[in-house]
Amino acid sequence: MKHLTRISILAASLFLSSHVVAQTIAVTNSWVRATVQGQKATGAFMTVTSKENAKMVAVSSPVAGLVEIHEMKMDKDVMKMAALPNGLDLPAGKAVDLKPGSYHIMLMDLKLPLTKEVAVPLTLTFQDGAGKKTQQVVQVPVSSQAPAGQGMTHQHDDHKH
Ligand SMILES: [Cu+2]
Repeated sequence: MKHLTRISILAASLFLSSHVVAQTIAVTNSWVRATVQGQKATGAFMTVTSKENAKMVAVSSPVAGLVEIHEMKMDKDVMKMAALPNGLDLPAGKAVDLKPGSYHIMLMDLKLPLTKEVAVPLTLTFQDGAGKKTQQVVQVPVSSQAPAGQGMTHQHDDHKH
């Protein structure tokens, strides 16, 4: 009986913590670009809005051997992408777009072709201002193009000085 009680307390606290995360960080408009046979990497895109200052520090998925958070930027007139060394900043209240040509989640070493019939589970790890980490699992639909409405918000405060 004691054992049972401990398990139910653990389950309750797990439920509580995931509930809090869901309220604090909203993930919308998510999609993964479909792949063709033999393709080993693709991008995942979404809009992330955190109520408090936070960062997306890591992503994992059972369909990929390696997942990184990338940014695209110009380097001597060549568009290059690279992993963000300190994660992706999520300023409080601001919708941060991960979209083609910008920030994206890179799925590499894919274990299967991603067709439109599949949804890809992604485990997003966030870190708040105090350094506390939380995880959120999202089921991301596979698509050959961005869903309608994504990337419609223009943001002019992206430049860091
Ligand atoms: Cu990339």
